[in-house]
Amino acid sequence: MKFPRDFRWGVATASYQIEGAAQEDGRGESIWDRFSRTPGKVLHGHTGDVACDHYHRYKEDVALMAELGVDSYRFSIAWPRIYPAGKGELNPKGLDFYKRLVDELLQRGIEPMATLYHWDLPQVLEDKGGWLNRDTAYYFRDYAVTMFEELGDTVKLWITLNEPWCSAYLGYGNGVHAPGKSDLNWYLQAAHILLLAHGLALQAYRELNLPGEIGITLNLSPQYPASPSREDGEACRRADGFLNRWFLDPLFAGFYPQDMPEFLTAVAPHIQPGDFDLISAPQDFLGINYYSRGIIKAAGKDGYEALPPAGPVTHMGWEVYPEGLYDLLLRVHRDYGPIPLYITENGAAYPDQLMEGRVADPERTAYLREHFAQAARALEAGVPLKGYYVWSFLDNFEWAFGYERRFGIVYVDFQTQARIIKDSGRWYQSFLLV
Ligand code: IFM
Repeated sequence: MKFPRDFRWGVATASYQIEGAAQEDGRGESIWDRFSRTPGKVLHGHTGDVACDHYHRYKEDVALMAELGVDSYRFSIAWPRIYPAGKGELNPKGLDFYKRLVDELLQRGIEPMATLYHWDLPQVLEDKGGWLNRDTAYYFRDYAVTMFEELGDTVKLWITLNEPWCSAYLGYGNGVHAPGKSDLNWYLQAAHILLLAHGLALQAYRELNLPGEIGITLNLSPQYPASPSREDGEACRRADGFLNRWFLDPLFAGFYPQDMPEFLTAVAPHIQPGDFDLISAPQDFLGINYYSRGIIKAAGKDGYEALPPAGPVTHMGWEVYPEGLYDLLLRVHRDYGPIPLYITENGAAYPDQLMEGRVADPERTAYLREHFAQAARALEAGVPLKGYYVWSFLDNFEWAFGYERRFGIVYVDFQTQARIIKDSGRWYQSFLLV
């Protein structure tokens, strides 16, 4: 596997999934605090109250990253720690935490990559309509400006939103994630407001003229037709429109996919003149989170259905399909390039067990090795891939699955908060040494 010398290898996490300290130092309530306390929403009623206690253990965690030998760490900032009420009064203690974290990373020679929004919206803003309310995009811009002003000299890699499809569809379309609302129209409206929030933050970043780069992270999944039939081909195109193009097209071309008329009608009232200029303004890079693919067949009029996985699956039930990463990178480069790309998340959950101080997770090592190989192939084919962040650094709160799905290359004993580098983490460490 050949990678350029300046390629960034990293690990990734997100605030609500690892920080804990949910009621400390003035942090406000987030939609995930509320949602995880709602009976039946999260497996076993787990919450992020303590999570990996990273808020208190960040120094130890950064030391562990240094031991692994990563170049970069992708983390997210909890908006309710900075603005407990979503806007208005700043919480200096919350801000201080991220300053200390960034200092610690820089002292260890690890480049910070900060995501501004990884799903923990201040609950007070949700009470005012959340991502269905256009004002939220402007509050997000103000929060982003604070972070750029406070950390813009030390953090040189910024991501506006993580996976807006998940925030919009899982949060407002089918209700599996916070805030648990379910209506297809709301999915589309939330998606538009999220994209607008991205565009406003991007504009603000440019105005500040800071010495860094900014982009968005999308969860993309290549869709393959179940057969060569015209029906399956068209169904596949719709699945791709729903998952991938609904975000890629506005960001890179300045309009929503025109082949999905009923979606266009639903979102139309919320589009205002100038929105697409903001949304499609040039970014410095695109972050891609890749986990698996879909195999799609036609079902009913204009409908489609995903077939069961065609190969081995992870503990999430997601098919392990490394070639999908290669196909995806080439397609994004071909259809939306040229723009530098980062894999901002890739990894796998397996039901790991700690046995005599060791976690043997050969499947995760194989998963990573095979996906790295596909990334190397894509680079060789001319894709401007700049870095790769393994999801995740630590086992953590896996949203609706609570702590029952382990993605870490470092095992966390949630009783004692002990961290144990898994065999996959040791493999990554030796890969990075070469
Ligand atoms: O844990 C999540 C992460 O927060 C966003 N991307 C997918 C991961 C695995 O489900």
